[in-house]
Amino acid sequence: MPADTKTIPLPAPAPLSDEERIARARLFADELARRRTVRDYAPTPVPRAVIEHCLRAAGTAPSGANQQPWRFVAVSDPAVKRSIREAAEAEEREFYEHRAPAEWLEALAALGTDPDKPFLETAPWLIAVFYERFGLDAAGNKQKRYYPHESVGIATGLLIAALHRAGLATLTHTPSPMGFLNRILGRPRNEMAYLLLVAGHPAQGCRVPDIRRLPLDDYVRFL
Ligand code: IYR
Repeated sequence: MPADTKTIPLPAPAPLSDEERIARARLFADELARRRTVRDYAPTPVPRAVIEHCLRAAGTAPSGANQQPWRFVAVSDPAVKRSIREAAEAEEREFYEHRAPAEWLEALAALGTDPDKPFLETAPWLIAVFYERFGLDAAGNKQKRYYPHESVGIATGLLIAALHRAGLATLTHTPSPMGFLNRILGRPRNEMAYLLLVAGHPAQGCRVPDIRRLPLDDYVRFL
């Protein structure tokens, strides 16, 4: 490390035996395995503090040159949620009726999705995730951002895990294109919408598609 790099001691890692490590790893994987993408929400409110802590977790993600290019807008205001729903449904109607190739619609058939997105108003929180395509200094000059997609993807993964851990259901929603989020939420031109994360409690009697997850051997090799 160059002599002028300012460092601090690494915070002490938890003192664990390998058995404890295995047990913790198993518990975490088992808990995440209970996560399901939910499209049917109860209107039950969720305190802002829950969302804040989950966003704190997201903000710990590693990022290119530590530029932390993620930006989040957490929306609970019913009027803003309604505007988002209207704009998202307009894009989705275009998608389902015109833009989507037959092959894509076939791939979606098992999920039972359609252009109607009532959850965008029912769920207590919509978290719009953006990344900075470039930075803007005070004079308006563009600054390079490194690995912004990877960085925001990792932060979003942590956010989904944190919300699940907090006992909430989520939906990673990607109406396409998502430029309307910049307009409705008043975000600057250097920010690109990445996805819209819906968060809340599942509706009573909520059902989800009967999907299977790949067994480890199908997606992992140890060498
Ligand atoms: N954005 C649309 C379509 C859609 C696309 C994919 I890929 C999905 O995994 C699910 C849905 C919608 O939200 O309905």
